[in-house]
Amino acid sequence: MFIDTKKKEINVKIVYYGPALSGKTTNLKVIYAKLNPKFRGELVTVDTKGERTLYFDFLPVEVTLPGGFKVKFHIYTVPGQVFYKASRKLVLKGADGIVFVADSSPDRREANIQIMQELKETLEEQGITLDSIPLVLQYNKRDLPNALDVDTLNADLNHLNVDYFLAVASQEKGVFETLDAIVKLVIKKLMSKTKA
Ligand SMILES: Nc1nc2c(ncn2[C@@H]2O[C@H](COP(=O)(O)OP(=O)(O)OP(=O)(O)O)[C@@H](O)[C@H]2O)c(=O)[nH]1
Ligand SMILES: [Mg+2]
Repeated sequence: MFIDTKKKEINVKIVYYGPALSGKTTNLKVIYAKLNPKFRGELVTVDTKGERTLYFDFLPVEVTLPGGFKVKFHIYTVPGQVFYKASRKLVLKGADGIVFVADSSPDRREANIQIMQELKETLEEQGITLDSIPLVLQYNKRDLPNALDVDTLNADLNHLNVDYFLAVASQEKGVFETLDAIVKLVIKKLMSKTKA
């Protein structure tokens, strides 16, 4: 987080984390397509021919707080494929908030659990505990006929009992609820810090 009091500007980093193909890039594409251009910049995606994220995606979103402070959200996605762990570590550095996008497919149950564990470990390497950082979960692909039930997903992934959102990102469902929630959490933390 970077606060520029002269310019009344706060820079915040939000990272969409999760296993390969869970829908992280889809979330960003929906935000880009649906958000009033007044509030967002250009979407940068770095992907391969197969549309898999290679390094990261990036979208800047701007919100003005009452009192005139401008909050610039730098929203990133990580590449979920197992062998891009080094990229995930880099993208995660300095994150102020995390959206964990889980895949509701039963085939991806283990992948969800593994990458949640990786998230925890990577943060710890960076001196941060998962419970100290604003975090929300998104259970995506709820349209799958055999989607894992929510209790199972919570038991697997939501040990901290944070807010979770059901989504079908490819149909734009749940995307803004999730974004709203993480933005509010990050701003809340920011307010409590600046008051202290
Ligand atoms: N059925 C279904 N498919 C979805 C949903 N959301 C995204 N997809 C599809 O899942 C595939 C992967 O989506 P991406 O957004 O590229 O996934 P990602 O998490 O960015 O993947 P990596 O960049 O490899 O980590 C695409 O074909 C999407 O259209 C959903 O809610 N339901
Ligand atoms: Mg991606």
